[in-house]
Amino acid sequence: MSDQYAPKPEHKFTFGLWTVGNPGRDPFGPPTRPHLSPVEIVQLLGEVGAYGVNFHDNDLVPIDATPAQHDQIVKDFKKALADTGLKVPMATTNLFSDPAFKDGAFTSNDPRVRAYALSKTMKAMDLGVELGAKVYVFWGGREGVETDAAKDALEAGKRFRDALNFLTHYARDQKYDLKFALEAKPNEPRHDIYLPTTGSFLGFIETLDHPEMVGVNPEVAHEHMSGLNFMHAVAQAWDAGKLFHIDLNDQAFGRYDQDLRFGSHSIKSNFFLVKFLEDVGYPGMRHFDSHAYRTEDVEGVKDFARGSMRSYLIYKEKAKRWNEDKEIQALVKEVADVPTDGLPAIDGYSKKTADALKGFAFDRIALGARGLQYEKLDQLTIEVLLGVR
Ligand code: GCO
Ligand code: MN
Ligand code: MN
Repeated sequence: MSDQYAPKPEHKFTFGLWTVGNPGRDPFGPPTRPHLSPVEIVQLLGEVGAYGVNFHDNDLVPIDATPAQHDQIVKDFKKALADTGLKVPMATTNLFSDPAFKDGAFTSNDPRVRAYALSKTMKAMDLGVELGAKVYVFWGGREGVETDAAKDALEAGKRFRDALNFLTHYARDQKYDLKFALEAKPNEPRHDIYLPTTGSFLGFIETLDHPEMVGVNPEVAHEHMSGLNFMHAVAQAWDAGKLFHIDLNDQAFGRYDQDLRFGSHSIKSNFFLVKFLEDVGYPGMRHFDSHAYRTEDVEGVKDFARGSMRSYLIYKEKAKRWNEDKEIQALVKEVADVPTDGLPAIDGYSKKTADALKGFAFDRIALGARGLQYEKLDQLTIEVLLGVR
């Protein structure tokens, strides 16, 4: 392997305990790999060169642990972090595995479940902050329905808002240096999950008490499940100043949630995603929310983790190549670089500009007749990706 694609701390590559720790269980069969403890996962991530490790409260401390067990687990985990130099940039709550959350957490019809979800999340925030997390992710995996007969969608939205407001106030009260990142997914495990896309959350955030504390955590697979262009969602989040975190993986459109190794399937989309993140200088974590094929043993999990980071860096190198390719850049420039003689200058609205635009004689036929050379541009892009440029 060339050193050029070796992960370094400045690349900010992170994995979840639940991702590399995934033992290969699926709805049709039991685990195919041994269970790894949090300490073993941290050691594995240190070995492959990751920057950080993220977790749900119960990835680290089992839901039924005693206080003494809690303390011992956290102590061992901290030691493993210190030994490997791994950071904990993000933490989150498991509000989906326990049967108590079968009808959702913050949107459950049962007020006791909603209260339990708040309590569990505050404790998980305390734990995350104790370990250094600066971003707190909310993925409402069970916040939805199988049938709209079960829950009032309007009421569910209000409950979700009330919960997030409560928790932003809690974080402020505790003086936590913590931002929230909301992660959308259209379905699975529920038939329909509320606020199904990144765009939905961007609208929702503006209705909160503290919108400045809340952003998004878009995931490749989740937007692909909705049939959407992931990079466009990321661009909108970036434009809104809301790209607080990102979940990288891969996914074929129209399939179940595959959680494939980042970069392995949708090559052109991945390329434009990495190019976008690098071009704008996204400063956050590159978190891989995916897992190794069920066919793999622990060595295969390392191959998966190394491959995720290596592919990201290969895409990054291809993006640089694309940006420096003279023929490509000439074509990009040519599209916008056209004579504008006589055209009224538009620098924001003024009555004068409005009148000038309405009075201007546009040559509509010529505008439509102009070839844009996007075929050539896309072919050159493909040639960069296929390694012949
Ligand atoms: C999924 C989600 C989760 C979340 C995780 C962090 O499809 O299961 O992507 O992996 O990202 O729960 O909140
Ligand atoms: Mn997912
Ligand atoms: Mn995710």
